[in-house]
Amino acid sequence: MRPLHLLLSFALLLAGCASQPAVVAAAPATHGAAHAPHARPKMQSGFVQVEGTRFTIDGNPYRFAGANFWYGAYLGAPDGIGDRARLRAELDQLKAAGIDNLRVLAMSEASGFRRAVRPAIMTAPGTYDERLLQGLDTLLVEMGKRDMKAVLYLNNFWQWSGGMSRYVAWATGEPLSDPDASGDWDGFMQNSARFYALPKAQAIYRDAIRTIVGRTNGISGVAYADDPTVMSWQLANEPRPGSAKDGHLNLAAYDTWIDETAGFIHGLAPKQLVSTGSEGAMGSLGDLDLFLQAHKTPNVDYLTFHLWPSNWSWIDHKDPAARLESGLKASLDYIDKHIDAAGKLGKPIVLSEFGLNRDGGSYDAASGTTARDRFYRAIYARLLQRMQAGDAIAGSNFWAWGGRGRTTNADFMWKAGDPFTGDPPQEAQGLFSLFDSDASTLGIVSGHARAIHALGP
Ligand code: IFL
Repeated sequence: MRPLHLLLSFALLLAGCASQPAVVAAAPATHGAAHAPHARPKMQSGFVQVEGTRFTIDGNPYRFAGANFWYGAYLGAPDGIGDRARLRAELDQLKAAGIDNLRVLAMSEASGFRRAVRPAIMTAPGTYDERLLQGLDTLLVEMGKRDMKAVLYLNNFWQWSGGMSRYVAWATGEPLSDPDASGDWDGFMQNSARFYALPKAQAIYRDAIRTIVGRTNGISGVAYADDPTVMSWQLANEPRPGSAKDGHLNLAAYDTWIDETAGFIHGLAPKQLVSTGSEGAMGSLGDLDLFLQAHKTPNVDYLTFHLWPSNWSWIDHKDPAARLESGLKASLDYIDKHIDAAGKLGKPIVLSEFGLNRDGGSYDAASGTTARDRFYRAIYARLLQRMQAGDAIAGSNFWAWGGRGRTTNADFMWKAGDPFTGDPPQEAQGLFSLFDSDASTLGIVSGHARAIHALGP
């Protein structure tokens, strides 16, 4: 997607510059046709770049087996919120398994939602909790030491971190619409989607973006925008145009928001990539064309999609073995369609979330994972096969790393002060977490990491 980068690489090759130092001449940015031209970034060693339908780092392919680790910045916060010893130990464990890419929540908003994480990074519009920003500093430093890459999302369509509907309430002065209290998910989604077109909500959001993307790490002294540990800034977790029923009303505002926000982030961080955080067709009113339409802009460097067969009723939550084969078939088909579509658009794509329940729908870390293991194996096999074929799939992040987090609550629901697991507070702790004791699943992830790292250029 960045032809000028390719031209530059080609020119260097012709000039016999294969042994150029890692920091080489500036490459013009190609984003932001509709925005002020960006400063010309230096190509520095270690930044993930897009070349055609793949990622590279310093000219070498970058393919990854990653994890979702939404609470990484929380673990990095000082005592009272975080657990830095746990963070370091688990990063070591992940790295040893070959997992070198983590998708992390980088902004949360204080909301009063029943099932949102507490404390929040943004305590009120324009005010941030320095302890959690230090948590993000710590996480990035620790990941950098281990040569891992971070994908940082800057908002959430859902309520579990505050998210878009919190911005809507701030902007309008209206009461919060809490779906865990009302059960009205369609209404919640339509209300969240008002965020895209509310100038006041956008002003608060852009302040949050400036605060995070424009931050200088207090430990390393390195500006976040100059840190090759950050692979990509993601606009939000699972942004949708709205509900399946009425979301089409917000499509124009949604597409404009994606284009303009991505351009804004590129202006702040020209060396790093920008992605949307979309689920793909299932988060685009079930329509692959709408997904592609939203991702056409040159301000979006690559595509993302998510795969949730039990959330989408292709497989049973309480008995994942029962319809596993038909659910797998639908899942593999969903994967293929998205990889093909990304190839047509000429951008890489990442499966940024996928997960399945434990056997019998249990949340208990001691319960079995037979169906889940079969699911992980099948998904990874298809991703590997498509990578081997040179297709547009570039990596994946399973959902989600639960590490040593365990709940002792009888209802398995999270309460402020509890240890964090891979399941955010709106869901049972253990629903989709891959715990540090899940040796068979971890072995499958690790085997996939080895296989894709062994692929040649
Ligand atoms: O916890 C959910 C999260 O909000 C997400 N996607 C699906 C997860 C599991 O239901 O981003």
